[in-house]
Amino acid sequence: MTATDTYLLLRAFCDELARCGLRHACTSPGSRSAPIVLSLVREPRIRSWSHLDERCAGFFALGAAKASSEPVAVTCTSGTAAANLAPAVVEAFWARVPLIVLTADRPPELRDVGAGQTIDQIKLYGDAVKWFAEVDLDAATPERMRWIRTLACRTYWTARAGRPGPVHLNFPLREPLVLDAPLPADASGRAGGQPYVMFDAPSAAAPAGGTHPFGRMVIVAGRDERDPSAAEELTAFAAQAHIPVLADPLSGARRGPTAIAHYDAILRDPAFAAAHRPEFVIRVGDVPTSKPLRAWLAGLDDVAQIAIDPDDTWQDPDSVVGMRVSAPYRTLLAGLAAGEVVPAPSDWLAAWRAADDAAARAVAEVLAGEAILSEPLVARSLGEGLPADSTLFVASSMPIRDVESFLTVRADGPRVLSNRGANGIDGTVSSAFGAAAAGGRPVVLLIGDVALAHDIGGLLAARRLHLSLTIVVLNNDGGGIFHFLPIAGESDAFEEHVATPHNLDFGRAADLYGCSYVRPETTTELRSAVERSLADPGTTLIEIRTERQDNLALHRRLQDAVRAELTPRAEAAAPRA
Ligand SMILES: Cc1ncc(C[n+]2csc(CCOP(=O)(O)OP(=O)(O)O)c2C)c(N)n1
Repeated sequence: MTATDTYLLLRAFCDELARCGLRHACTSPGSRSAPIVLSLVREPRIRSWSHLDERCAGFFALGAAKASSEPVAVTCTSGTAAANLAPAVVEAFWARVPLIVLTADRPPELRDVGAGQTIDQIKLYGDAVKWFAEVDLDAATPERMRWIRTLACRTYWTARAGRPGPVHLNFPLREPLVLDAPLPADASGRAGGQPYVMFDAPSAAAPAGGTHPFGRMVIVAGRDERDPSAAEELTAFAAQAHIPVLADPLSGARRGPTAIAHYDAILRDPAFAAAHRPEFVIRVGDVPTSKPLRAWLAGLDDVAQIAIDPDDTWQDPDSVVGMRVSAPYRTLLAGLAAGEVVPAPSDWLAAWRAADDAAARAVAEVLAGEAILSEPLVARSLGEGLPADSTLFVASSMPIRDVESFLTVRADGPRVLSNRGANGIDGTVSSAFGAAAAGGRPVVLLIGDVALAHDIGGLLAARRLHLSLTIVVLNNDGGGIFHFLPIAGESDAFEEHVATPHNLDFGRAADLYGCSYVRPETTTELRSAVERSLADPGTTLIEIRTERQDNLALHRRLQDAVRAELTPRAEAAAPRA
C-alpha cells in the first residue's frame, strides 16, 4: 500500500459518493484519518463541515441528513474518536436517518499490540448499523478501482434505500498518510458522471379505484420527517373523507380542517375518550409521544387498526395493530382518493373538531392569564409565530411534549424535526446546526437547559462554521420533566441526582461561543427576539427562565381547564354509535 494507492482509491470512493448524490460530510481532526479527510475536502461536490468534537460531528451529520432527507457522511480518526460517534449512530438507526460513518483505523498488524489510539473497531456499533465493511485500501489496480466505486455506491444506496439508516466502513490505513507526489488522473468512473451502480427501489402499486366508504375512522399521524409533501396529501385526503387526523407536529400533518391538535388533552378526559371510540384506525409514522393517546390506542384492541409503513418497522408497543401495509402511505391514499370516496358521517369529524376547538380555547384562556412567559406559552407562541419556511427543531424532554400538546393548527406551520429515534437529550444543539447547514431553511431550536448543557460544545459551530441558528432555551435549572414522575417524591435524592440543577450562566456561554444573547420576559419580547434573530446571520441564544414547580402546576391547570370545557360537551355532543 503506497500513499498514491490509498489516495487514488479514496478519491474514486468520494467521487462515487458525490455521483450518487452525497453533498455534505463532517470531518474531525486526527492523523490516521488524514487520507479520508483530505479526499473528502478535495471533492468539490461535497461540502465538508469541520468539527473538533466527534460527538458533535456525528449529531451534526444526523441533523443534516434529517433535514435534507439524503445521506450525509461523517469521518473520524481511530480509537475513542470512533466510539464518540456511537450516540449519533444509535439515534440514526432508530430514527431511520441515512448516515455514512467512515472511521480510520490502525492496520491489523498494529492492533492489540500496544500501538497508540487503537481499539477494536470491527463492528463497533453492533446491530445499530445496516451494514459494516472493513475496507482494505491495497494496490489501486483497475479491478480494485472498480471494486471501490461499487463499494461507494453500495454504501450510499444501503444507507438510503428501504428502511434508511447508518452504514459503517472501517478503513485500516498504513503510513505514509500524506502524498509525496501529485495524484495521477483516473478515468475509472462511468461516462457522463453516472454512478457506477444505479439503484432503483420498487414503489408499491396503488390500490385499485372502487368505492371506499369511511365510517368512524381516525388517522393517527406520527413522526415522519422525510417527505413534507406527503403530509399535505394526507391532510387533503382526510378532508375529502371527513376523517379526523390526530396529528403529531412531527408528522407535518397538523394543518387543515381535519387536524386535531389537542388529542393529548382531550383524550385525558375519560368521558370523551369513551364516547369517541372509532371503528377503524389508520396509523402512519411513529407512535406519537402522548401517553393518553398511546393508552387510548392500546384500549382499542377490538378495533381494526392498520399501520402503513414503507420501511416495515413495527410501531406497536401494545400489540393492537391487526394489519400492516408495506407501502408509502401517499401511494395508498392516492389510490383510495382515486376511487369513489364516501365520507365519514358528518357528526363524527364535527365532534372531534368541536372538542379540539374547545381545548384550544381553554388553553388560550389559561395562558392569557399568565403574567410571564411559561413553557407551554413559549411552545404555542413559536408554533403561531414562526414563518412557514422555517424549521422548528425540538429537544426531547418537555419541549417535545409541549410542542405536541400546545402547537396549534396552522395552514402553513413550520417544519418540525426532533431526535426521537432513541429519545436522547444528547447532541441536540449539533443536530440543529446540521439541519441549518443542509436544510436550506432558517432553524429555531427549542431546548431545555440540561440538554443545552449536555451539548454546550455544539455551540462551537456558531463560531467556527458561521452558521445561523436561533436557540430558545427554557431554563428551569434542571430536568423539569422529572417533576411529572413518581420519582419526584424521593426527596432524599431527587433534587441532586435526578433534577440535577447546575446554576449555569448561559449568557456567559453565549459570550464564549460568539452568540448574541437575550432574555425576553413577555410574549411580545420573545416574538421580536426571534424575529431579530431570524434576520441576523449569526446565532442567538434566547433564554427564558422558568420554575420547575410552577411548570408542573401550570400543566395541571391546563389539563383541568380542558376537562372542564369538555365535560358538558362530551355528554351533549357524542356522535351516534
Ligand atoms: C443522553 C440522555 N441522557 C439522559 C436522558 C434522561 N433524561 C430525559 S429528560 C432529562 C432532563 C432534561 O432536562 P431539560 O433538557 O432541562 O428539559 P426539561 O426536562 O426541563 O424540559 C434527562 C436527563 C436522556 N433522555 N438522554
